[in-house]
Amino acid sequence: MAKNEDLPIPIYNNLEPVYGDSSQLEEAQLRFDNLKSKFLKVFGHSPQLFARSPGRVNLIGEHIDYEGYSVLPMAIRQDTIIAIRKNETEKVLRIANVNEKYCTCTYPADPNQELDLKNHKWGHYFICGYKGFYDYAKLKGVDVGQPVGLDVVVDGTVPTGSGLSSSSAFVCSSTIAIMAAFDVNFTKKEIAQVTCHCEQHVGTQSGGMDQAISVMAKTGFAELIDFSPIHATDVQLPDGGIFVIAHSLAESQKAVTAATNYNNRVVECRLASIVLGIKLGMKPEDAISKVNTLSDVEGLCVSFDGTHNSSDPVVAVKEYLKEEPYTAEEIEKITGEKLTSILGKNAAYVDVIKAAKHYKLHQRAVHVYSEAKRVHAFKDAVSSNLNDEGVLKKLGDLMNESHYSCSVLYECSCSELEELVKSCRDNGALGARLTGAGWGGCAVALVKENIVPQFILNLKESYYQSRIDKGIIKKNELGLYVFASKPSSGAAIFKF
Ligand code: NG1
Ligand code: MG
Repeated sequence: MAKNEDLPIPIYNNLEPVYGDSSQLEEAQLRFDNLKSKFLKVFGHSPQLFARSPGRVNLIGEHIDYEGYSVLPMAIRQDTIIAIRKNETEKVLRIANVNEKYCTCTYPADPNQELDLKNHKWGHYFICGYKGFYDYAKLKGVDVGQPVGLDVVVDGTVPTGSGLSSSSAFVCSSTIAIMAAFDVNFTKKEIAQVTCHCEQHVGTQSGGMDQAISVMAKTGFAELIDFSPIHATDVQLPDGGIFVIAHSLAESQKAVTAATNYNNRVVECRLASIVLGIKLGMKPEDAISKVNTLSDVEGLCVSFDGTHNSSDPVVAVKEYLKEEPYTAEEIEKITGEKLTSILGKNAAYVDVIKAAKHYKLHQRAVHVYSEAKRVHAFKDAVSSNLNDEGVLKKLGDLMNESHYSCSVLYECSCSELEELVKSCRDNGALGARLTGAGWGGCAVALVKENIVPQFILNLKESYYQSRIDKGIIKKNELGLYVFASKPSSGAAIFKF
């Protein structure tokens, strides 16, 4: 049987395979009808086809995808649907949204255009997919002809800035819609790679987790995602436990804060891996030219832990990287090169260097190496012969440890997330942690199935009521901010 990642995106002529259960089906039907009528209203003709791709919740493995380590997310039912039609007469890309909040964006039909990052527009994510599609078609020698116009309407239900990857749901559905509009077939693995790369056009130097799960997810399974090469292994979660997603109501605007938050951590990890490589015996020039991620130097991490030789990279980090933050000058002294020349011309990194006061190499590296191990411990617990109760307890513990590491070592939490995670645990969660990049957005809690309704009620009381009183959210919107989630299906194309 062909591997999941080697298959093309499935094409359906009805909604059932994706929006299977009856309550969802009705809602989905309404969304597609609405998309179609909006399309007709805006462009005067019907869409050629639709593509959808889901958001995701990461269960464990935070901030390690860009360091080459495996992660363990699952798709959620919230998704982005794109309605599209090629327009041979008007050579522009017109991107409308069913939500009036988003005004229609227009871009030239030019795959080589650069995105204006200082002037962030929601339509930029579509252009990521557009550029990605043309670049990849060119690379593969697929002739897709001269650029034509595209008419597009978007409907997204993944809450934005919430760590549930609304951005990747949008980039993946865009890329797949464009691909299908041009009648080109790439495999899921190729699309996961293309979308990971092209989403970086918005400026975040992200890894490939979100796109990979959005493209490859299967109903009923979380997936262990490996990179290089991309591979997804189904993970069947134990009975009796449910993941509840809860929004801290602090919006994390990753595209805006990248220089001090997300991209800063990417740079710190890169510098940590180079310095570690040098301390472990590499020549500085080799470390600079060959080492990109902490996973690249893991193999060198053999060190003496007091009693015996240890190959645990965390032991090596503790021995070779000091806990006090490094200044740029200290790193330049160790490497013999300027940071600007180590990191190259990438504008995102130039912004990081400008904004950074110092670099916490020790803490970031300990987080990455220990988090990478927790992902495998999570997967191993699921496939162990412990009883369900025992497995759930273990998963909860690992989630708590992951949160601690994100919060204390990686410093990607915030006061709202700390309060929310505590509230989840106080209300009986087996484990709870921030999910996604952090600095706001959602937490995910593992909760025993039989207490889920009560858990959600209690959480509403303890975390959300005061925020309703302050007018931050409305009571009738609560369902958008706290909900139980089951593993949903991945990307699909619809032709009716
Ligand atoms: P969010 O902020 O949830 O979209 C980001 C990255 C991931 C991963 C996580 C942290 C994007 C598209 N995704 O997710 O690749 O690094 O943070 O684990 O930026
Ligand atoms: Mg995102």
